[in-house]
Amino acid sequence: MTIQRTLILLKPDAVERQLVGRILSRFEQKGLKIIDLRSLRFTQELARQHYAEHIAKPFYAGLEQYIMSGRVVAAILEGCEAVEVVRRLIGPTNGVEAPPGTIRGDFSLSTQQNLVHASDSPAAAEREINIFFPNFQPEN
Ligand code: 3AN
Repeated sequence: MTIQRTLILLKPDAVERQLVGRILSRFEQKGLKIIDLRSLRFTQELARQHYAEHIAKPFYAGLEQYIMSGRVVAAILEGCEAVEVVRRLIGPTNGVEAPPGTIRGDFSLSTQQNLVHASDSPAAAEREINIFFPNFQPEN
């Protein structure tokens, strides 16, 4: 078991629906630590950088419009096997299919407006932490 850090984004629908506290508390309840946190608004440049792997996909234009539509909250979470644990807590991409008990399963009925982004591998976590927290300095 490895202590890992991962990047989450509470997307514009989470902020608009005032679910930020409830969603963050799910991660804290699990035992994950919030080790950095900020609120920001996506620019088109940031969307293209963060979602680089999706630029050629048919849903990209809608995804970009959605992620730029309001403020988001970005956080670094730390804990045992944090990358995989956080992905399991948020559930599959499509809220309709996400099982009850997962964040998307409990709060979303959408594939696009699915409340939370979380890094899907340790390499992605490192890349995404650098994007959203370029000055992040681990304390240990
Ligand atoms: P996840 O967020 O579960 O890792 P990805 O990385 O496949 O899912 O997709 C990134 C984001 O792109 C999703 N969170 C969602 O907002 C959007 N997205 C993915 N697939 C679709 C789709 N088929 N239609 C609309 N939006 C999508």
